[in-house]
Amino acid sequence: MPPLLRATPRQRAFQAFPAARSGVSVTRLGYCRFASSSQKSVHGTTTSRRTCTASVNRQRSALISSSLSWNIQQKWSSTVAIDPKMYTTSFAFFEALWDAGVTHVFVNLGSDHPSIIEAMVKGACEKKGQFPRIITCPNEMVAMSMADGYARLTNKPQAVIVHVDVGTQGLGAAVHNASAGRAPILVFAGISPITQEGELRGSRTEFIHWIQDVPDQKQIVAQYCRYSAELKTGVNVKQMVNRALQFAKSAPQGPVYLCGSREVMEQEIEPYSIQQDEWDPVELGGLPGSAVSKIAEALASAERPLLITGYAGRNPDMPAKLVELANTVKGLRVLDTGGSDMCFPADHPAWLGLRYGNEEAIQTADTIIVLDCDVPWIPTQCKPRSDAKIFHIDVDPLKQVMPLFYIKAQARYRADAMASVDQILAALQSDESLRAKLAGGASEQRWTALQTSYRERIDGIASRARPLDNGEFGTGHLCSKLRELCPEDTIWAVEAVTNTLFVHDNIQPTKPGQWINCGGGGLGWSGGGALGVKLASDHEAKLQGHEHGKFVVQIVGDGSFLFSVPGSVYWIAKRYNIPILTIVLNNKGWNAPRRSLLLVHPDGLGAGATNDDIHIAFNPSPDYAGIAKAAAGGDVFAERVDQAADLVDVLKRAIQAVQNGQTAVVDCKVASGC
Ligand SMILES: Cc1ncc(C[n+]2csc(CCOP(=O)(O)OP(=O)(O)O)c2C)c(N)n1
Ligand SMILES: [Mg+2]
Repeated sequence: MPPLLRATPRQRAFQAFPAARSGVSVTRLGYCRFASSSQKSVHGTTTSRRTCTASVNRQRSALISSSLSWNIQQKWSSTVAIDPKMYTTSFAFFEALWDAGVTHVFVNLGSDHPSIIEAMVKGACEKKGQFPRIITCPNEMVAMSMADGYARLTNKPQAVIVHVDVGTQGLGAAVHNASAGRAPILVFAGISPITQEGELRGSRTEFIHWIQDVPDQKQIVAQYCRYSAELKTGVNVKQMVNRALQFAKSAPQGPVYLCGSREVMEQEIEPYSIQQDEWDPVELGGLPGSAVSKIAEALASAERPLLITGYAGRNPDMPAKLVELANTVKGLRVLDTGGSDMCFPADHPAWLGLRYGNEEAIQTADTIIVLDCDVPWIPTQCKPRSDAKIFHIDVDPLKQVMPLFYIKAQARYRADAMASVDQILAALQSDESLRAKLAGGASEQRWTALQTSYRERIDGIASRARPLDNGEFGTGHLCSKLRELCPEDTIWAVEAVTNTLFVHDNIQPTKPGQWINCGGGGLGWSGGGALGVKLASDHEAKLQGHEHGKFVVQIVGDGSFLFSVPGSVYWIAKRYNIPILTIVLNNKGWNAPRRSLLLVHPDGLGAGATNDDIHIAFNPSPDYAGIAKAAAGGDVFAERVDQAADLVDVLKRAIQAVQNGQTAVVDCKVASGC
């Protein structure tokens, strides 16, 4: 029988800790006494102040480890056993994350994580202000969506730790969303132990270790990840973490997945560091010279130029750059298709707003630039003129993960959007003949026409956003009031499904980074997403010496609200004091499947059937705000509103509550189609 299994638990502890075996008794190992006060680090994280003392109580240590994540106020004081010499793969993993700029780790823990837990306690004890803040997430999809929201706002990848195969599956649609939404996130999951007789520390100790042993765990998510790999040894864990992050941060950004067995994560290694500045992401260049003059010439000669984008706003400098382009090419209009980011400000006359691949300007344009965009148009609904000159510029013009993708285009380029627009602008502004074309009378006429059509667009939105005669209101009216009442620099985290266009038309975002949506099609993003955005905004604000970040509003369909695992979302909001305003668009269920049905079977049997008959109605209506309140132990501003006359008062009080630090959920009954 191998030595670990023959030994008593106390002997096994000695065998597991080389320092203890080599004559140093357990009682002489280093221990940290955690005290009640907390300190803020340069990263704004809170770590407990502690002093070292000598005492041993493993049972008590376990209790205290768990209280680490449970005690909200950190008003506890006790003793934790820490072996200062225990430098494991897990500990080096956290060091690598921190050194790479990962400040938050969203965790959902299990039997694969003993060394991770040891490392977290050791880190809290020894690496004051230089260790990621750990956020306990009772559901994996919420954890990943939080990391997603965080990365989407800041472009800084965060990490998620989940439990073996089942925790990986629990990430659910969040992995799809991070991939489609180009959100850089590092996910780590343990693997069931790879030894069963105590050969190595971490060897199997529980029944479940046989059950959770699967042939290739990373394949669960590999097709959504820019990189997935197993950690096979601890000695290069920092290189592996940085290799993964290099993939996550290189365009097109996205999630990466690492997994490692208990034994590998328990492995004791020599402390080491790497040269962090050698691990930057791959840089993408601009357009080839011939392309620049071809595109500039086409734009300067166009009568109806159009730019269609989806992700351009991921670079916060991009909206201003596109404004410069629209001011140079007078008459150019800008259409946002994905609504993934704020790509172009609504207060510019070239603004066409957000439309999902169906907009008149697509059909009339004679020159189209498709810039970082997945679905510029939907051919069965709307397509460009056959003589339109189309240029596709994208970080991923082949759409490598989509089996079916093509668009009619004269040329396509893999290039950075910002660098490309810079090059095109430089050509337009420096070439004499192009400048002459752009300065002509036709250009001025287009500019005047643009102002007129913009005013008509804005007036049309306003008139459609009026309350109904019966006193009810639609999403448009609700969002026009939200825009009036919320702070100007509010960040909108939107998952409004069939109401998205009404939301966008009426929120009319103008500031970079102000509008963020899921980016993918896996419903349930916005609960965790909004929390991640708020956490990031607060954290960044604190780094700059401000008390709070920006006001964050989640606008979510009632169906999507239920997908978002609100039981976890509002517990986390309360536990970590992340106040957001949630607006639930209550249209009594799922409208989207009816819309999909009518696109295919406009005169089918279902067209005349009720929502109950086609199984998309939520009757009776759940108490959405009540669900949130229960999850937060009662501490949520929770109200319901269905009359326009009451709306402003309820919204004002909800906004005030959030500004006072309390999360608010307003269940808004919205009329459909407006
Ligand atoms: C995880 C997941 N499950 C199912 C769907 C299919 N689906 C797309 S839209 C939708 C309904 C969404 O309901 P709600 O949020 O209330 O928006 P509404 O359709 O009412 O505008 C469903 C079920 C999906 N996209 N993602
Ligand atoms: Mg709905």
